[in-house]
Amino acid sequence: MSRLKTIGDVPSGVQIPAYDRDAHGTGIVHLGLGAFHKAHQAVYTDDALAAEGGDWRITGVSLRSADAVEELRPQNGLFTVIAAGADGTSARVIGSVAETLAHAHGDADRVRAALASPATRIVTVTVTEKGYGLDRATGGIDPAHPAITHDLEHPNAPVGVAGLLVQALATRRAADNKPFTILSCDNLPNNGELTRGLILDFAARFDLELRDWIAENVAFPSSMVDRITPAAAADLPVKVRSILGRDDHAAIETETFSQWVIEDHFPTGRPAWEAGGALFVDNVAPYELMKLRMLNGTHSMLAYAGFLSGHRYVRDVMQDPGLAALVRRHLASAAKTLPPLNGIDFDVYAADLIRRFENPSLGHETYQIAMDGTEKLPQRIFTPAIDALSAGQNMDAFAFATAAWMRYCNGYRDNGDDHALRDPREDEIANRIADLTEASAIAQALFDLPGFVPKALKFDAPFREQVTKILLEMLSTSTSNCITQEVLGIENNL
Ligand code: CS2
Repeated sequence: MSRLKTIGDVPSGVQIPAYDRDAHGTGIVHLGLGAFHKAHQAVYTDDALAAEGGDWRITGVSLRSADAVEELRPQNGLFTVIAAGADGTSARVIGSVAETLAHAHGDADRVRAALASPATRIVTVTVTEKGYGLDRATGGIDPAHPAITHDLEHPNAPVGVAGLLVQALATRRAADNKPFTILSCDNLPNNGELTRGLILDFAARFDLELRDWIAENVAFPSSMVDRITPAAAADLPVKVRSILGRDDHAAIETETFSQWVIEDHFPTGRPAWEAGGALFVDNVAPYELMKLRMLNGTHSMLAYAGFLSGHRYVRDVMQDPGLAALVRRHLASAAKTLPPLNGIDFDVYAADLIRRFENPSLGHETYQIAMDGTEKLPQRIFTPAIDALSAGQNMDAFAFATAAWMRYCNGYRDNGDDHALRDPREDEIANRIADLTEASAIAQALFDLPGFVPKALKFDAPFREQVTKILLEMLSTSTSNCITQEVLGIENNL
């Protein structure tokens, strides 16, 4: 079957870009050309181009793999976004991606040229939490991160976010060109400020004047991004073919809900993303906390507990009454740690999240969410837990989530099947607990993982004991049994 190549290939009934693609130049370089970018920012940019035009099309860069580029290039950057909800699906073809580059596969010079070009006014980033090479303790670079190590040694042939951006900013400064604005779109708290710390620290290793120039001239707005976008399911090609009447190797499936809250600080200009529903605010922090603690925190808890007890998809977890009760408990505990947010009722937000998690049309694997726990738990579980502790609130939900992660680190599920941890620190974790059998020793080894659990929690004896007790129960009986016990505990507390 032939492949999607032009707008003319799209059957009526499927939404197409409401603007002339060729009439708009590029203004954004995006680092991290994955499914999330295609389901989120590319869609908002498509809406912005339709509403207000401008030279804001996207040069999409894949830093490591060539897959996304191989999928998109033969389709002239066009791809289908299928939005699937409980009440049906809709499809639209997105035209905002103008060009795609595979940095590690022959396109490094073109990436450098795109980043140096004065036409580029914004660089957006979705490289996941682990992609930055941040040291959370210092707020600067982690010199042991593979890309950072490489780029410190080879600053003229960078492969990572910090190296690429600092090299590009140095080139622009030398040519007397304006810098670009850098917009992080990853699930990190204060993602603008964190990215700024990373870039300034990296630049300072080479050139203090460049560092100061960046500090003075480059804007790093923060943003909260949200759209649940699972890895492509096996039946997606068939679904797409039935909708388009042709193949689309770059199609993705996502949920109907989408949210983007952005700090309005774009001295180099920006697309009219509000046309797609983006909310521009002065302070993103309370939105980020809400999303990270309620959506992502609950996601991580249900991913570990659900995966270990035999649930493949989030929607299956939600059909398990015990786990669904723990989901509600986690949402409520996380909400209690949040500062009030004007116009938002956390109970309504929680009810909406439950419906989103229940979405019968999305196959979102618990194992996918379980990935990279050491990068996710600090902002999703530990910081809210510290706030709960200092406010004298109930710690059960946070202790359970922490214990479920520890149980996952043991590398086998309730049914005995082994799994890989899929975490940047998986070797270190495996080495720490390999010879241990006692739950208390395993808990201690994991609490003591350097730079992971914050001191305020690690040295809180009741929290530590509670986590250890749950882990002991999970290891000596099963995660599934422990879920039942936890639910009884909630009922007894009522
Ligand atoms: C998930 C997120 O994989 C994960 O860790 O919690 O990717 C989540 O689906 C998105 O943040 C939703 O916006």
